[in-house]
Amino acid sequence: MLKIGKVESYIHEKLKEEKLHFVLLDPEDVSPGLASKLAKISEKVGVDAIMVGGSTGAEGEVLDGVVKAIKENSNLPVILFPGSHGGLSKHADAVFFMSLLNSRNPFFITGAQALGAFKVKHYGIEPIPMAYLVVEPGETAGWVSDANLIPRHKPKIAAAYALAGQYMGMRLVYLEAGSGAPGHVPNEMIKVVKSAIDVPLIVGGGIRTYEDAKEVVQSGADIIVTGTAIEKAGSLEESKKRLESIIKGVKEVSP
Ligand code: 1GP
Repeated sequence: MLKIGKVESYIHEKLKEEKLHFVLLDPEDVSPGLASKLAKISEKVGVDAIMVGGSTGAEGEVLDGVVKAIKENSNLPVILFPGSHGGLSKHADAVFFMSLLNSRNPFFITGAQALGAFKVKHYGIEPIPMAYLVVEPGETAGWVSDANLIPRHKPKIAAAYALAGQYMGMRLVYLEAGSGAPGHVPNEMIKVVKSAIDVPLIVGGGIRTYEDAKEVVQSGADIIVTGTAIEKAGSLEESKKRLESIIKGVKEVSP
C-alpha cells in the first residue's frame, strides 16, 4: 500500500499553519562550503526546506558533496530538484519526482523518470510526484528541456496543464519562470492555476524581494522557491538580509 512519506507529510502539516519558503541551491554555482553556510543561515531565519538541483551540471560527486554538506550542517529537509535521472543523490531526504508536462521531448515527461526510478528505490529517497510547468521566459531550464513555453498572458493554458497533472496523480504543481528570470510568473496566472487545482502550488523563478514574495503568495502560491537572490547575493550578510525580507513577505500572508 502506498504511504505518504515523511517530507511530504512535513510539507502538508506546515501548510496548515503558514505559507512556505524553500531555498534552491545549484551545485554548479555553490561549493559544499558555501552550501553548508547558506543552509545554516536558512535554518536560522526560518526557511522550510532546501532544494538541490540544476539544469546543467548538478550530478555525481558535485551533487553528493553539496547534499552531504547541507545535511551535516542543518536539520532542514533536503529535496532533490533534478534536471534528469542524473540529478539523484543517496544523501537527500526526498526528490521532487517531476514530469515536465509541457516539454516537446518525451525524455523530460517520462524518459528520465523511468531511468531514475530504480535508483530512487534503491537509495531509499522519498519520491514526491510533481507536475512541473515552464512558463515564459523559462531561462536555462526551458531551453535545456525543450519546453513549449506557456505564454505569460495565457493563464488558462497553465491551469489546464496543472489540472491534468493533478488528475494524473501528481500531488504538487510547480509553476516555473526559470532561474534568474527578469520577472516571476504573472500574478494572474498564479490566481487562475490556484483556483483550478486542489494540490499545493509551488512558484519559482525571478522572485527576489519582499514585494515579489508577498504578491506571489497573495496570488495563491503555497510555497515559493528562491535561488539566485540567495546564491548570488555577494556576501553571507546580504544573503541573510534578503532571506529575512523574502520570508517576511511569505509569512505575512496567512494560509
Ligand atoms: C529555479 O524556480 C527556481 O528553478 C528559482 O529561481 O533562481 O530565479 O530564484 P531563481
